[in-house]
Formats: sequence, C-alpha cells, structure tokens
Amino acid sequence: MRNVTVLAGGVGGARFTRGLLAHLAAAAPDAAVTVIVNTGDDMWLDGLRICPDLDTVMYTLGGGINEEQGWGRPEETQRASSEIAAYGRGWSWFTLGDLDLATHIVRTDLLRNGSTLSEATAFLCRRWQPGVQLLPMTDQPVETHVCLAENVDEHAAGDYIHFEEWWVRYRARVAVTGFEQRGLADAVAAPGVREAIRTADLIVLPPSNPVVSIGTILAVPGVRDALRSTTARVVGVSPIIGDAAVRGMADACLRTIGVETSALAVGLHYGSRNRGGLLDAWLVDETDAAALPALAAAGIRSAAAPLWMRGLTATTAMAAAVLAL
Ligand code: FO1
Repeated sequence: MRNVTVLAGGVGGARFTRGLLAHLAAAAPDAAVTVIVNTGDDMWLDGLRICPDLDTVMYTLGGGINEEQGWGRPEETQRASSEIAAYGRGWSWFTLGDLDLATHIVRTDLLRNGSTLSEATAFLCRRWQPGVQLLPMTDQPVETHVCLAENVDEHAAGDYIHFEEWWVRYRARVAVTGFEQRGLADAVAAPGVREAIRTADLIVLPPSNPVVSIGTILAVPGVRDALRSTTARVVGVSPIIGDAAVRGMADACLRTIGVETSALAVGLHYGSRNRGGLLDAWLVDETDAAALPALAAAGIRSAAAPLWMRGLTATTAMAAAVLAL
C-alpha cells in the first residue's frame, strides 16, 4: 500500500483521514496520502477568500482544529468580526474567528499576488504540516449555490443563495429545489489531482457529504473519468448510519437530489464500478448490515463496521476496516 488518495469535504473527511494516517503509520509506514478537497463551499467574504473544507482538513491534520466544532481554531475570539458587524458588513451568522482570519488574509494575499489556490494551499501547509499532499479539486473558483423553494427573510422562492448561507444561517432547514455549482463548467482538475487518482493503489470516498462535497469533486471535468480508469481500488465509507445523517444535514442534500437517506441508497448512488459507477467496495455501519445482500446484488463488495467517528481510536479502526475491504 504505497499511494492512498482521499476525496474529502470538511469535517467528516478530515476526521476520517486523521484515522487513516494513524492506521497507515503502523500498517504501512511508507504510504503517501493525497487528499483532494472540495472547494465548492468557498466564498468571498469581507474581501477574503474563505476555503472552509481546505482549512478544516489542514487544521485537523495539522493539529490546529477546534475539535468540538470540527472547523475553525480553538480558543478563538471574534473581535475583528464584531467590528466588521458594527460597520454592517460581513455575514453576522458566519463566525470568522481572529486566528482563522489570519489564514484567510494570508491566502488572499497570495492569490492577489498571482498564486494559484494550489500554491497558496501548499504555502499554508508549510506551517501546518498536515502530513498529506493537500490539493484543491480545482484552481478555478467554484461555488455551490442552492435554489430556494420558499421565501425566507430577504430571499424569495427561486432565489439562489450561497451554500454556506443555506448551511449555516438556515441549517439546511429551508427547502431547496436544487444545487448549482457555479464555475464548474470552466474548471479543470488542479495540478496533481488526476495523477493522484491514476497512481493511487487505493482511493477512499470518506463519510463526507455525498452531494455537495464528494459530489462536487466528482463533477469537476475529468475527475470521474480518472476514477473510472484508475487501477486503484475505490472504497467508500457510508456517511449515513441507521437511516440518519451522521453529521451536518446530508439528509437535506440527499432529499434534494431524490436519494433516500440510507447507507444502501448512498452506496447505490455512487454505484458499482463494474456497472458504470465508482465503487469497488462500500463500508456500512453495523446497524446497516442488512444492506449487505442488496449491495452485493448490485455488484458492490461491502462489509459492516463501527462508523461513529467518536475519536482517533474509532477512525483508526474505520481506516483498518477500509483497507481490509
Ligand atoms: N459552520 C457553522 O456551522 N457556523 C459557522 O459560523 C461557521 C464558520 C466557518 C468559518 C470558517 C470555516 O472554514 C468554516 C466555518 N464553518 C461554520 C463550517 C462550514 O460551514 C462547514 O465546515 C463546511 O462548509 C461544510 O462542510
């Protein structure tokens, strides 16, 4: 096991990858891990380029994450954000901590001076040393927007708002009719992304949001083709346990695209590799073991293992289960 590539969103993907690194340190010390991260949650805010999923993976693997929240920095203050709010600017419902702001300021400085997002990310990782190659899915700006199905606050049904406003301000509780990944048509896979997929021995789809995180990465032109033609084995981990989303509001996203909130439905949504889909194998939680026969019938090898990411021991065991599968 020499090259492992992970397609990750934010919190779920970061926590799983931390367990993967811990497992590989013991089981395959010379393995190299590349994490391809969703950038569809990115936005311009207060003149700064915010990259929530890249930062969550970087902080989590670099030891700088706020563990309870799963995003942002620990021991944070919001002095600068309070001042921005006092001017009536910014997103009052989106917490940009003072320590976190430094990351956005440095990244924006690099971008404004000609760095690509990949180069800016590599620069930030020189400080955080995440222990993986951290790649944005693309260097072109992509932003996920949602189409509202109903009026809410200053928005009307039919309006599009940024995913983060739907996710953070409305906790995905406002009905939406669909997602739009703006900029995706003009996006190309970032340098190293297709190679990381082609040269991997194992590719993991961790328990990130299958629609707006993994789904967005898969929608980058060229990524899905690379996954279909790689010799690597592609193993996914269910983000749904017992018909409920483990984290976040993945069920709201799945409902929007007409996929049932179950480990089986998401596995079938990704599809079996030998039937035009992506997966060689699919890991479900023990409570969803009843799905194994249907997954096998769909051509997807599968197994059941504990998938609650309660801590490093749990995620390390999950990674072991993925490699065993
Ligand atoms: N999530 C929240 O629920 N509330 C916030 O105020 C918030 C601020 C925030 C700031 C920077 C950042 O990198 C992430 C932040 N997140 C916040 C998390 C973010 O919404 C999610 O991690 C991803 O976008 C979904 O995977």
